[in-house]
Amino acid sequence: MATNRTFTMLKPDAVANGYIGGILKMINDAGFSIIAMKYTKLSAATAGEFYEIHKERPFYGELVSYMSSGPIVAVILEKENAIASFRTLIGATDPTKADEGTIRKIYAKSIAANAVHGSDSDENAQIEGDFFFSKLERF
Ligand code: IDP
Ligand code: MG
Repeated sequence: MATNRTFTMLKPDAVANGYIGGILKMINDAGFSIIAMKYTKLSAATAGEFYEIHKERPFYGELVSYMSSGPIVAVILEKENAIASFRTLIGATDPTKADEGTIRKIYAKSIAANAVHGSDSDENAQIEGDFFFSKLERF
């Protein structure tokens, strides 16, 4: 079922570099509404759990250690066709391959420290949002 919602994290590099405001402005300007938002930090254990689907990939260890290296901003977003629309806004995983004007092109440092997460399906958006937010934290 299409929910018109997606989930994002502003990753540790984006937060450390002072890009929270700039990235949220791009998200708002692209027409997304904020349903839930939290400034928090993943432990190695919770980052490992969040990225469980990538456990077999060669960069899993690097990803878990990076994602638990500093605070993040977790956000549930709403817009028509949210998953695809947000993936277009953030650009390719590797910022050197991301289109001009995308969040990763503007703010990401590397393929690992790539500024933002974006859910890849309605099902994963639901799972990822539920990982961070109770129903009392969604408006
Ligand atoms: P996505 O974030 O664009 O959906 P995925 O393939 O789902 O990309 O990978 C999840 C995250 O793992 C990426 O956002 C990035 O932080 C990290 N990652 C992906 N590929 C590599 C790599 O080749 N080296 C290091 N980290 C990577
Ligand atoms: Mg992905």
